[in-house]
Amino acid sequence: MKNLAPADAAALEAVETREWLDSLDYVLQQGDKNRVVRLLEALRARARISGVRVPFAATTPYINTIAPQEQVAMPGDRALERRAKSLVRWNALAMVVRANRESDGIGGHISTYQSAATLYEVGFNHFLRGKNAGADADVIFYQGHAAPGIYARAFLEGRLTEGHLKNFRHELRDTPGLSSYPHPWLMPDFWEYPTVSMGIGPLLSIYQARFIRYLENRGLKPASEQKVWAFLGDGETDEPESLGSISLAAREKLDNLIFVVNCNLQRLDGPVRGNGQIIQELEAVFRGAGWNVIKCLWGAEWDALLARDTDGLLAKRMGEVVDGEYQRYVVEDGDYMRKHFFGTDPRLLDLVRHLSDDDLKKLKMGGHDPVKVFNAYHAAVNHKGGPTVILARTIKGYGLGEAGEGKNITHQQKKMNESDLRHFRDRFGIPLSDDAIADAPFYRPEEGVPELVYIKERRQALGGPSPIRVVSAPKIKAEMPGVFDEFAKGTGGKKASTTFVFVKMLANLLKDKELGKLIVPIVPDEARTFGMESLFRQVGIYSSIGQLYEPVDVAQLLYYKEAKDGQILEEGITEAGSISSWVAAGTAYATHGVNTIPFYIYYSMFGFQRVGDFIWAAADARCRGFLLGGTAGRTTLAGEGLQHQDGQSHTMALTVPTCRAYDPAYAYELAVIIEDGIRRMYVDNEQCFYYLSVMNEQYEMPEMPAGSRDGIIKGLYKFKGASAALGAGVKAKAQLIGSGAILNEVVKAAALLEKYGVAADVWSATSFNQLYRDAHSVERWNLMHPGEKPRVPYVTECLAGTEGVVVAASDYIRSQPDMLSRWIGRPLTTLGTDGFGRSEDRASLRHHFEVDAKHIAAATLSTLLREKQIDLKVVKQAFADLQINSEKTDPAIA
Ligand SMILES: Cc1ncc(C[n+]2csc(CCOP(=O)(O)OP(=O)(O)O)c2C)c(N)n1
Ligand SMILES: [Mg+2]
Repeated sequence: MKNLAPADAAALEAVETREWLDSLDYVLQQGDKNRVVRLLEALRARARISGVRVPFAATTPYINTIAPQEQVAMPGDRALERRAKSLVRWNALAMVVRANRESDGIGGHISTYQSAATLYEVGFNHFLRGKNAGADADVIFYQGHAAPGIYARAFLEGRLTEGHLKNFRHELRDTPGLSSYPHPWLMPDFWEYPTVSMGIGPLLSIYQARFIRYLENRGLKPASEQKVWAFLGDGETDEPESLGSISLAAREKLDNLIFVVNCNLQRLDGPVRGNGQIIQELEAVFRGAGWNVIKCLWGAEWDALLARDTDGLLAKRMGEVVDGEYQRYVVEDGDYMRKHFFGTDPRLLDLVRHLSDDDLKKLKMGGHDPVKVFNAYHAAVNHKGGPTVILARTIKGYGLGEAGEGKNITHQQKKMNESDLRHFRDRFGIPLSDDAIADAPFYRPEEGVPELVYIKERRQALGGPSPIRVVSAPKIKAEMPGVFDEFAKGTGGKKASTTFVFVKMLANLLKDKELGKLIVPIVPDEARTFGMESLFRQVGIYSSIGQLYEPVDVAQLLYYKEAKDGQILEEGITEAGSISSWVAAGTAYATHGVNTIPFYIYYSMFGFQRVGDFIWAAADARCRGFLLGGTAGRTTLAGEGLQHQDGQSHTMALTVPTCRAYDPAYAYELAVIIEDGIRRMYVDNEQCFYYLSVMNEQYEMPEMPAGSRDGIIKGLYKFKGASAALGAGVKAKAQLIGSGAILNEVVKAAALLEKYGVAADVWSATSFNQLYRDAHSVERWNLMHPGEKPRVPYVTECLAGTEGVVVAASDYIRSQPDMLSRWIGRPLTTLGTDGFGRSEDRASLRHHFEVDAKHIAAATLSTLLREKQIDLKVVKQAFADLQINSEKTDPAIA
């Protein structure tokens, strides 16, 4: 070939290509596709041996994965489905348009649902199973911005009224409205999972699918046909959370998981990949991770063109156009597409010569073709051995025409004028008159019309409505004998850390006859840090395939035991994945009717700070369970330095309304809180979850003081009265409040203060957050009830009968104890750990942050002086004795 003129070479290559393709066709005609695969493999191997480097290709051609001849017939009545879908489209649009006419700026989205309508409607009519399907009921993550369409569907099914639709985004009116997005907190009988913070739905869905396997393998749920469906946007896949754990889904062979990515090629501001192809990019990523990828790109009209495209020119052209250009075809007329898409080659132009410009405009995308979508779903639900992603190509704002179809502004489009509305009405055949249309009225045909009967029947057959949230888990028993009792006694002189104590409690819980099996311990590769390795052997680490190897430490008692019915979710280094497992387990009481009780323990710095948005979503989802911030406390976690030493997680925990956060110091405090927590969440059905900080500092755990239980739960109790040793020598009094590991420093400070004639009571503050919430709730009541006998905040009541200055210290930033300032009836001095941590030992850290016993004592004396309750001379002497450096650098900015 080398010596041929270029034109001859091209002609020869064309002949050669033809011959090879003919040979391939011949093999295909024999009907053996596997033979084709083997042939291609053999060719690839021969080429490689001969030094041909075939470039790596994780993608397949830019055509539908499912060939027309592979399609199955779509059951049902397509005409009725189309009519119903058009009505859903209309009502979804009307909901947003009306809401924004009435209250400018109230928001809502039209174009997301219009692009996804077929994806949902095929799902609702043929695949998505409701709760009456029992164990087979699907778990569905709806794309948040498509909410208007989901409401419109529920309206047609008679689940929502016109009143609801009118009050879209008006949740505070007398007739309850509809929340902007999926929020189980606001619509607990409707939405199951919040999704609108992008990336959260996809990640939660992966761990949900894995958790279902966990429940099945552990005998907590029967094996089923249940699927987890995650509907997401193509722009949403840019969130690292969306794609970050897809390899887990493939590794775990989660064939119960289906992602449906609505590839309308647009996000909010513009194209997702204007200069590239998001679908090919996603295909490569998912295929590379081991997923079954189904591309659903072109509607049936394209099949005939592709069938006539014997030289593969059309498929090639489809694969070379960038998304920005594809978007243009949506906005321009058919002539533009003829020129720019087909016009690159006369043979392509020939292919569409018989089609008018109008016909070209009507060539549908795969995601708008019910048969193509049905086939994609059908293949997905029948795929075995791994997860499936459907990449469905659609048009953003489909049907909006001039008002926004395919335009860059379409995501934000909320208003439509009369002519836009007419255009939409005509396109989808909505039976509304010209007179009526201007008001964008909702439209539901009268009961009994075939399309309504049909869609209801379809839902009936698929196990009832969706979305729906149902709580069906039975209450657990209230008694937990032998689990917590031992901790009231203290450790009798022996030292222990609260982390150690927690692990002991967890071990006890795991042994409990009724609760044991429901406990789900979750760790992101930190079990040894927390001394939990004893549990490896006790309950095993969950592995869907058991243990295929003999672990290196098999000879040891506490070897690394993986088992199919293992109980611990050892997630590896993924806090986002671990919290997703926690959400799956903590919402299983609703999703699966199983009261699993998750305990997720992690480095406290990598909780709220790292995955705060997941925790927020968990609260929205009415999640229950325990989060344990381990190695907690800015000065208690020694050595680790700035990135690990957490002094802020409790402040962040305060921002989550359903989170009850505690910083317990002693074993019995932890026992009381966890026992109360299980009771609240799983017996009394209180909507809350817990954040507990647990430390690795070892100290003696004292005996539980009589009558302290109630105070431990409320957040404050008197741990120790002032020593009687001073007798008549008392010069001044003080109330010292300490929390977590700093409580011990406070106890020591009280002892130091005796030398200066100060008698100090010591209080343990298990939760500043709870005290603050109680005080505000009481104050609010008082404000709202003028003239009535005022109620007294709990913290005020605690300190009311006491004397002396009040000083409070914790291992967290000062805003924690500061929250009590208004409620204690006198000035409050606070100490805390504002500032960056350091790699140091505990004593030096506490000195640096001024939360050690000496600084607490000094601060108390300074406060007494300010209140004129002690002489300057005494304070000066104390400062000298305690070696307080008044010119020391402020740790808050050091
Ligand atoms: C974490 C997060 N960041 C930003 C947003 C704001 N936002 C809402 S929708 C959207 C664009 C969504 O595009 P895509 O995922 O492609 O969905 P489409 O509407 O096109 O289906 C953005 C940026 C958000 N909801 N969540
Ligand atoms: Mg998009």
